[in-house]
Amino acid sequence: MRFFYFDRAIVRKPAESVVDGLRADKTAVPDFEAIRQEHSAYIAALAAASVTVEVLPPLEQYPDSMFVEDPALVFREGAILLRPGAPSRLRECDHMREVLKSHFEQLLELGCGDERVDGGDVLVTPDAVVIGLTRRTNRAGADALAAQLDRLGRNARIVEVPEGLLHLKTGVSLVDEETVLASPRVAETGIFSGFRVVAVLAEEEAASNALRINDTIFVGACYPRTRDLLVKQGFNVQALPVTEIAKLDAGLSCMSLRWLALAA
Ligand code: CIR
Repeated sequence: MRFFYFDRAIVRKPAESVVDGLRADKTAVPDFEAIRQEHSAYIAALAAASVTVEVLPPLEQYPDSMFVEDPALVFREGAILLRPGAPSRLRECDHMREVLKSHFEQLLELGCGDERVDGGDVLVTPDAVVIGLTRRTNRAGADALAAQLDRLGRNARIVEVPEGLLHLKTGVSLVDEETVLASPRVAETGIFSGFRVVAVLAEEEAASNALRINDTIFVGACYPRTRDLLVKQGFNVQALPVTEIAKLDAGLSCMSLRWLALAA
């Protein structure tokens, strides 16, 4: 099984309210039209990589709802509806339930108490689904997710994410079965000691949220040194614009849910 082979994806168009999305640096004001363009380029790139993309309509009442990775987790064998940790995002999952039911026979949920998990804290690797504990993903959520993953026949590994990273995947991506691209902060934790770790330079830390789809690794166009690093390692790399979504503390993985529907 290849962990980065996908033929289906779900994305959601940005709402105009996206400019009010959550972000650490309030002085960096994103521009709606530029976000729309980055999102269109992303959809085109997925389609060019042979992925059939379902594009959901914008949800004005949820500024961060274009980041569909956070309210759900999808696998060939089923989907899990998550419970995003930011109060303004919690109810985004209600808008994913019917969409997921239309694609997956099995739809699991986490419960309705204190459990909180953002999909950005979940990295699927060959031996385990790694769940990062952050300000968005709490222990109750991680334990509930581990139990649902067990029902899908998947192991979970719960890890502490270094303080200061929004999500686990803010600082790490799987680029092949044995290799992760990691920020220096994640690299030094040892969480991925079983992997070959390619560390990005500190000045391009956000580049570690790359996205491997089929034979291509998508990397933010504003991170040329990371692109060169991956090219030198023999990977096929394609740059995508992310300057505006980066203002919302977002990267390439967060704009889609991806899975392999057909047998590889
Ligand atoms: C948020 O803070 O929730 C959004 N502004 C960014 C979400 C990024 N999601 C992701 O990386 N999975």
